[in-house]
Amino acid sequence: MVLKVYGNPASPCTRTVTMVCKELNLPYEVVVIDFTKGEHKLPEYIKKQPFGQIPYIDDDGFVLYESRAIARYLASKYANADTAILYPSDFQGRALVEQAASIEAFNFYPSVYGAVSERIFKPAFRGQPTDETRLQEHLSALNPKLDAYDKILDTQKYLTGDNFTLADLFHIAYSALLEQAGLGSLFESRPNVARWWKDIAARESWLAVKDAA
Ligand SMILES: N[C@@H](CCC(=O)N[C@@H](CS)C(=O)NCC(=O)O)C(=O)O
Repeated sequence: MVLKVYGNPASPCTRTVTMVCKELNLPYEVVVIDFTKGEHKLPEYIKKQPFGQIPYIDDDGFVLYESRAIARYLASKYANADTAILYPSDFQGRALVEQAASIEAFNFYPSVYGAVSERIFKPAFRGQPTDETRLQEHLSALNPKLDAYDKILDTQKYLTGDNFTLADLFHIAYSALLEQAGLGSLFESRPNVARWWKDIAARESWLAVKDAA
């Protein structure tokens, strides 16, 4: 049975999962959950994803939610010799990916999500204005983190070294939203971050899913 991705092609978390499928050349089918109609809050959906969020996957009866966990599962199960580098299986290679994935989850995503919420999600989906004070708080938190990214990327091409891995991929969907929110100068003002973002934003896997709606 082809892998089913329950999500929405317009959602960043769904795109993270479909990007991994593209990287792995893994066929998949998106079962569209219309969150404008609240389909992710219906009882049958909550049975699969108790937090009422998209996406989750059904891999021949195995159900899994949380986009980053799904990415790790797919890259562990479906990698071949050419794609194994996405999520290396040797102890040190994997530890470096986990280190950079933790940076994304704890130093990057919270502020980026907050900023994107203020600039895009609140006005577009919640009928609320941007709270400029909160936006500035998110940007103040993010700026020193991005300075550290710029230092890391001064001596290596990607966050774990010479190769693109899941840790880089985890940044893509929300970084694109940051640009869309008019905050691209956060990247452009840092030469190494700018070079890294230009590189990862040109991945075929991202180009394949980024405009799906
Ligand atoms: N940590 C979760 C977050 C999932 C998430 O926030 N999904 C968003 C769409 S990108 C969603 O379902 N939002 C609706 C809601 O939280 O009610 C993951 O990575 O899968």
